[in-house]
Amino acid sequence: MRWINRAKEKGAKIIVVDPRFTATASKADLFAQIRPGTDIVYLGAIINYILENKLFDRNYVLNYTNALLKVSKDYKLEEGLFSGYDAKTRKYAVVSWGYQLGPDNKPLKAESLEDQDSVFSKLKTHYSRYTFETAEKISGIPAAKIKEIADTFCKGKPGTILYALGMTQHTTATQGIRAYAIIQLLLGNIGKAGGGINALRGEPNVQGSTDMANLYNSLPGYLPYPVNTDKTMRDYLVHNGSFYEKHLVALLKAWFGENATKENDYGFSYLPKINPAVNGTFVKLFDMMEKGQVKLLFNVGSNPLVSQPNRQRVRAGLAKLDMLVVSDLFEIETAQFWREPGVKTADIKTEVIMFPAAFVYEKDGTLTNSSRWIQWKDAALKPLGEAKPDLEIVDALFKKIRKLYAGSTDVKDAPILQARWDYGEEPSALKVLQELSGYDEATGKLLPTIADYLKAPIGAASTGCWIYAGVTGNGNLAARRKNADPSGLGLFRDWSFAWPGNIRILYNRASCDDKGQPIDAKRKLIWWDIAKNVWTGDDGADVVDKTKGPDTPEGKQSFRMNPEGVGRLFAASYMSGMPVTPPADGLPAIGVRPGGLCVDGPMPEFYEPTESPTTNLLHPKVSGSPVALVISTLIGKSEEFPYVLTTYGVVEHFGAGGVTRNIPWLNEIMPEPFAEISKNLAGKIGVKEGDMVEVSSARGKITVRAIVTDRLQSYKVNGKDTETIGMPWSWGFASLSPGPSTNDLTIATLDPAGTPEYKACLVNIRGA
Ligand SMILES: Nc1nc2c(c(=O)[nH]1)N[C@H]1C(S)=C(S)[C@@H](COP(=O)(O)OP(=O)(O)OC[C@H]3O[C@@H](n4cnc5c(=O)[nH]c(N)nc54)[C@H](O)[C@@H]3O)O[C@H]1N2
Ligand SMILES: Nc1nc2c(c(=O)[nH]1)N[C@H]1C(S)=C(S)[C@@H](COP(=O)(O)OP(=O)(O)OC[C@H]3O[C@@H](n4cnc5c(=O)[nH]c(N)nc54)[C@H](O)[C@@H]3O)O[C@H]1N2
Ligand SMILES: [Mo]
Repeated sequence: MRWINRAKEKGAKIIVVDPRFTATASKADLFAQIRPGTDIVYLGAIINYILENKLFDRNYVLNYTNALLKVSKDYKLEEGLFSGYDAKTRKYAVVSWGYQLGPDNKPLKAESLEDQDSVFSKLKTHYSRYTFETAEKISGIPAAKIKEIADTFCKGKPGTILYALGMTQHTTATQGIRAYAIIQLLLGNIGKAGGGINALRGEPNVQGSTDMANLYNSLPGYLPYPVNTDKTMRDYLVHNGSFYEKHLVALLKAWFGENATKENDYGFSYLPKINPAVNGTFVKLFDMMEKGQVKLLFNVGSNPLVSQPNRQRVRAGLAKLDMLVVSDLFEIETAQFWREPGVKTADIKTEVIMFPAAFVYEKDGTLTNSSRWIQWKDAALKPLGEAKPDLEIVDALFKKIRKLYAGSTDVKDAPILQARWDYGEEPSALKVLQELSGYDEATGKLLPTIADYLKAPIGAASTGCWIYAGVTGNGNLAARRKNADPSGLGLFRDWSFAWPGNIRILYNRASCDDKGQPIDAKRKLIWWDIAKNVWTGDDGADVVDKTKGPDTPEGKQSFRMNPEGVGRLFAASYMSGMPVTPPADGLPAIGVRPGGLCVDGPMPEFYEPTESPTTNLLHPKVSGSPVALVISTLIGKSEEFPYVLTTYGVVEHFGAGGVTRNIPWLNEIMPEPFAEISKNLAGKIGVKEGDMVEVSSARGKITVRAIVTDRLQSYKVNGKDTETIGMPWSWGFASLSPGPSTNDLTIATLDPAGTPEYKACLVNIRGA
């Protein structure tokens, strides 16, 4: 917020879209109150407006996006369903979302944007249905206000977009952010200082933990996880492209050292393989537990019994485990689930073990922020009592387990016995970071930079997370704290280290013209140095090859991580580099790199939340997302549950409250959860500020205090009066300050990527 305020002082216009008038909204030049879960419809209307009124950056769209590429003739959208839908599996076959390919297997390019097959034409047709008036009927934001947002954003270039949970905790989470991407690509706002789309990541190291593969379907550095049909590395490359070969081999070298050799496929068989038909996200995991498919849960730094949607499922799952191990600072609700009032302890056989963990100030290590800055810190305090840093806990566990497996010849035990584990007698966090950064395996020396890693032949280098390559190459660069900013653009390149290769603004090639010179003289990031024949500048150049100039095919690529080398207005299914003649040995061909796919469609389409007060005006027959993963079995209807519940955090508590509800002064200023309602609704149900109310959903009910406020207002959805109820969610039955859990009410329904729809479900409310 500090930086937003500074931008405002310098004349930036601030736009806030939220169902509530928040503290942030109070700083805004423009505030729009939206019905939860309907962002895509007003964003679609803005896209339509940009296209209809030619407000896009023509040069950028032509050269730095896939606007001209021709889409397959089989691609369609009908009644809210894209081509390839299978109603049985609720999944799409994505082949028809591809390009028309030429004889060289490259996408055909249209002569002009008007070509009926071009991505640009598809985009135009798709969003022509999204008028300001339709968007008003669905979202509750007045049409004039949406137009004002569009005009303000289009005029104030470069504009940036910041987002977090209001956008992501929906069954259409990924597509909402895709809508942002389309707007920013059309306006030419990506790859530029002051532009971009910024995920404001939540937990202190959530960026770092996703980099390290917190998600069930990725390996460190966002490498695709091998699936059960990948018998060999070659099978894996057929699926995922040869781009990943170097990175997967480097990872296997980091994990298995000299036990990963060319002869044994670099230990590919040591990696577990996932079943792609099983969605293994965190929320789904508890249903697997309930079905008895999981014996042991090692729960580190998370309090799912409070934080998961429809949390009754969590209790049911934990009760079916043989063993639950919780590593946390406090004895959180999850660690004492059997003590919850109403639970029959005698029926539960789960053995529970608690590991007291050391807090952030009590250990060395790094935190990676939303700007990809890997920031090192030293321990400042000694851990209290028996508490230990997580690294020490994991290290002790691994060493003990390896001892127990000693001498085993069973192939399934090989990964444990073959692993390289050399972080010292007392494990050093710096050694872990160095492993992530990478070694020359022949000399055992650290690789100085990511360029040295990329130059090394396959198998010669190791990196525990290839995007972190070079972070400790020339000393511990993550520990740097120089705050000079010669560019004046907030790059701070000598403060810590940004992955990859200390580039501060990704895709900054797009900030230059076709001669490689900065388009905006006030915001120079990089440029082609004509005298020295090299890309140079104030930021690290995000280019394929620093020595390939703007007149070479490599030097033209603005979005080098995409298979087309350009930004994707239409997320096509496409694998680059497919050979024209298949391999002579009859094996399947290997391409280079697949495009990032959204399994719910190549362009964002508006769908209602799983529980919604109305049907979808665009296509009533396909109202909610056809690919949402609906886990809750109890789904409410608007006749019984007429109000929309949205949940959010409060400043005084953190997450599930494990730490903050044990801090007396925080409990004093934020003692209990509440339901925030409009004056209109309060009048309707006869409730005053401070009265107790019962809030109920199809899944449960809780009683909390009512806060009657101007921050929420009634609004019209398709002509009908509608209300949003807001509730914080950080309470549970344990701690110094117990309170009812809002997640008794929320619905477990997921975006295909796994994010629950915490921000929209249906409830009823009455005086208690
Ligand atoms: N003090 C404190 N700080 C925290 C945390 C904490 O618990 N306490 N948690 C951290 C974590 S883990 C995270 S992820 C971040 C989260 O940070 P935020 O994303 O800011 O968190 P929320 O308060 O959940 O929700 C943000 C806003 O989204 C709005 N909203 C709800 N539905 C919609 C919608 O459909 N559309 C739009 N446009 N807006 C909507 C809500 O009214 C709310 O104002 O905060 C981090 N920081
Ligand atoms: N209804 C609703 N539910 C939500 C959300 C919402 O907006 N609405 N937001 C969701 C979001 S964005 C998030 S991120 C989740 C958060 O949900 P959780 O991850 O379940 O909750 P936290 O409270 O952040 O859990 C962190 C735990 O780690 C412990 N801890 C802190 N430091 C350390 C350490 O160094 N080592 C170990 N071992 N433990 C440590 C803390 O004591 C705390 O208990 O909740 C989600 N749940
Ligand atoms: Mo979060």
